[in-house]
Amino acid sequence: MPNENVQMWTELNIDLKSHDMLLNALGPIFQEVYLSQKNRPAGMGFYDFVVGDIHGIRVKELRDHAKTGGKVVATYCVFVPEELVWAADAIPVGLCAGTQFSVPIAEEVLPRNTCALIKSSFGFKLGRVCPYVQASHLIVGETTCDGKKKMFEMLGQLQPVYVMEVPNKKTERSRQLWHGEVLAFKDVIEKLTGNKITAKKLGEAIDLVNRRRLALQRLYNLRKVRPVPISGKDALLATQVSFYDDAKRDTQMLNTLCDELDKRVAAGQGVAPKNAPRILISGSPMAIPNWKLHHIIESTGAVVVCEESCTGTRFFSDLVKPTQENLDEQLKAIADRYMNIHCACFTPNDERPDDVVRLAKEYQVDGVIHYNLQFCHTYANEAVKMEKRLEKEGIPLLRVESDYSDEDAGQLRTRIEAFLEMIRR
Ligand code: BJ8
Repeated sequence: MPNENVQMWTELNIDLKSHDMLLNALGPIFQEVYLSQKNRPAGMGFYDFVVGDIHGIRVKELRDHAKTGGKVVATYCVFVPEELVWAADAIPVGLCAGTQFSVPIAEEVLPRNTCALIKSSFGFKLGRVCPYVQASHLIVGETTCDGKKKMFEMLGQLQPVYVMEVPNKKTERSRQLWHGEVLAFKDVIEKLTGNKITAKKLGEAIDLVNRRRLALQRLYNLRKVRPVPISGKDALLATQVSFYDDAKRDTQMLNTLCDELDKRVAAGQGVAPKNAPRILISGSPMAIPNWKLHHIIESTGAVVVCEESCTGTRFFSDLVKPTQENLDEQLKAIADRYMNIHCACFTPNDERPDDVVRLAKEYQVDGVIHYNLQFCHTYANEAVKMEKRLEKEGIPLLRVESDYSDEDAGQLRTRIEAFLEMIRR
């Protein structure tokens, strides 16, 4: 490890011993899951570098920003409008929380029957192993699910936390509530940073984030092609990195990758044979380094071509509508855009099965795998509805429930192989 990194982590009050163990565990997993893939686009080199230095350069950028008086705002959910953070010259960071490493740490405090994403998040803070958490001046939570909102209460005893109230319905009254939450969040960010959010600054931030969304849309559109020019694992990694990399650089790197994929498509070059089963994954988000399901699916000869999740289409499908440089209109456009995320925390949430059916057709999939994290009741319940709807549409579905441990990998593989056998053309 470079000495300056160790010094930075020490200043951030990281538990160095535990942190070493975490990084030492990540290397071999990345080697096995990612670097062993054949025929990868050269553009993935950037993402390999980012993971190889996962707690280095980006954390240093955040620290440098803080040293000049800038603020860092951490989030756990795609409902938090990052445009407002950028517009106040602060930096938003989507925290990952996709590793089993921090789960046992959290289980010393949280009930074991809590979803792995919540336990992993809390364990990162409790165990002082995540420099992104340590470098944040404010963590912004949300009331999307019961487990998360109670965890945020505990997190608030360790670090400044602000919680946005996400409504559970999509009625006009709920939309008004959410609009009010967006306005309140603007005040919170202005107070934190001491910077006024002007229409000009917000317009620039809307444009910045929309450009990254467009680049991700471009990447996903390229996955609609047969044979698909990029693996599901690589596309997932590029999406995951978008949560915490600098938005401008990230957009550039995504577009460079897409330029290369355009050439692959023109040459008919794919990462899997034309007849490889094409899979859509729908459900809970997959934070770094939760690559388990993709790895199992793709090492059995199928290819993941789309994710209907918050580390997939829900993250970038809708843009904030560009408006006049008028703060009220911009804030309204932001509130409207975010209310369009079809998370299972809403009731009813019929738009989500509609999305999956539409995506299944657009991406020419042979089957859908519905993934939910164990103990996540909202997605587990929606799986039942999803199954009925897809059956009507004649789209094969496999429901899987998992966590971050490797204990169920063998069983998952067996079930997925049987599913692929059934849907193979
Ligand atoms: S908008 S999906 S990122 S809440 S898996 S912690 S719901 S018990 S992650 Fe999510 Fe925002 Fe919704 Fe997306 Fe709770 Fe379920 Fe765990 Fe979850």
